[in-house]
Amino acid sequence: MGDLVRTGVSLERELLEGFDKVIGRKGYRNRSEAIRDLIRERLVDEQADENRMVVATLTMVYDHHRPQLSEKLIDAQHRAGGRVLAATHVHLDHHNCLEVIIMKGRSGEVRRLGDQILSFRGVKHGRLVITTTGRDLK
Ligand code: NI
Repeated sequence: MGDLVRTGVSLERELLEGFDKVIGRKGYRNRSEAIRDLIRERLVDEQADENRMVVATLTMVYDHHRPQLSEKLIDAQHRAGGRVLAATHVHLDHHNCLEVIIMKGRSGEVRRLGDQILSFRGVKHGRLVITTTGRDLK
C-alpha cells in the first residue's frame, strides 16, 4: 500500500446505514476496505483499454410512452455500425419495457453507446456490463 491519506465524506444517514448493511452482508470488517474496493472497481472500469475488443450487455427499463424514445433507441442501435449483435424486448406492463442489447466492439465504442442510450430521458434504469470475448482468457 502507498501513502495512506485520510479523507472525510459527508453522507446522508440513510445512505450510510444502507451501505453499512450491504458491506456487513458481504463480510467487510470496516468501511474503509469496502470504500477502497468500490474505488478500485470504478478505476478498473474507467481505465480499461478503450481499444480492447469486448462483448457487453446493456440492460435497461424504459417507459415506451415517452415521446420519441422508442425511435431514439432504435436509431442509436442502427447508427452503431454493426456493434449491436442482438436485442431482446419484453413488455413488462402497460408503460414499462425491458430491453437487453448485446454488443461487441472496442471497449470505448461500446461504453459510449451504452452511456448515450442510458442518458435518454425515459430510460429509468440501466446497466452496462462489459465482459471478455473469452479469447484472452485461458
Ligand atoms: Ni415494450
